[in-house]
Amino acid sequence: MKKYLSILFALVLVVSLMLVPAVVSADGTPTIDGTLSSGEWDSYHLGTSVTGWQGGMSVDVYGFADDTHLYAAYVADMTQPGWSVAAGLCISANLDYKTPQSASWPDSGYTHISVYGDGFAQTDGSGWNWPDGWGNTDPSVFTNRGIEYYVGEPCYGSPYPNTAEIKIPLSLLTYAGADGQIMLGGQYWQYDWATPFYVNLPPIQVEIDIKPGSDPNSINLKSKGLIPVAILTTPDFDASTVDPDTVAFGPNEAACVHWALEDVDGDGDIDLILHFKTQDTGINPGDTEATLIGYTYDPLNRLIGKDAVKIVPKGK
Ligand SMILES: [Ca+2]
Ligand SMILES: [Ca+2]
Ligand SMILES: [Ca+2]
Repeated sequence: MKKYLSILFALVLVVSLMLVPAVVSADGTPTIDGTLSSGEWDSYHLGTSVTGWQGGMSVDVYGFADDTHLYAAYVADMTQPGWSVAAGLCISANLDYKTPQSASWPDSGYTHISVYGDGFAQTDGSGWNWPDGWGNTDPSVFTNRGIEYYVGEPCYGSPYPNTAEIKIPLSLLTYAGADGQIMLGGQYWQYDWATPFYVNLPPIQVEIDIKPGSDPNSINLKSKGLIPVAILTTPDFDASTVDPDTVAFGPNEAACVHWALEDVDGDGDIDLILHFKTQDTGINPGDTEATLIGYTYDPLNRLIGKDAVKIVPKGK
């Protein structure tokens, strides 16, 4: 009987799990509705921001970026004593979304977005310059910029749900560096700094051609010569925007020894051709493809491209 009960229990569990509505949209991105539904943010957990202020406050921070937006979510641990002292705080009240090149706010490089109550303000980091005015209580200044948010957190209201979800167009985030990252930081209101976490921007897939004009792309690992690799211009990507100094090829991320802008594939547009020392690349005897990475001159744009290789002579 016990056995049947546990089977019944398992069945009920399975059926209840099946009844949980789909919460992730068709393209896999979270729904900004103030609820961190089952599975919605699981793979985007960045860490827990902890401060000892007033006996302790902590917030679990989630975030990632796709080609167009930064997504972030916050869950406050309301059992922490600090929250009971400062129940009127907003998790997202003083959040910074920035690149990490400038060490201290409000240096250039910060985008500072502040949500409190229904208010909103944003500075580009060049100073205390709030285009919408500090304490603007018109939510449209947020939504007019394409920002979606739900602040269902402890934020001037009771009861205090403990979550927030935010979606910000990347175009709003100022940028000052070369590492393709966005920092999620900020303050617990004016009391203490939150632990900063970093979101990597997804790379742009570029079309590369190892040894243009050759197929297969035979690589002799004993060669003391160079491997030419072209980054091709396509309708979606202009290879002349690539900063050759940032390009790296193969497992050892070899730097190029020289480069040129020319129409490598003869289709009328200008491509980028780079040459790498075979011995620098770290390509292994068993490899069947090789990867190139880099950045455009606008370092928001991280690049990645892959092409097949055929190691010769076989077995060496
Ligand atoms: Ca949600
Ligand atoms: Ca080729
Ligand atoms: Ca071309």
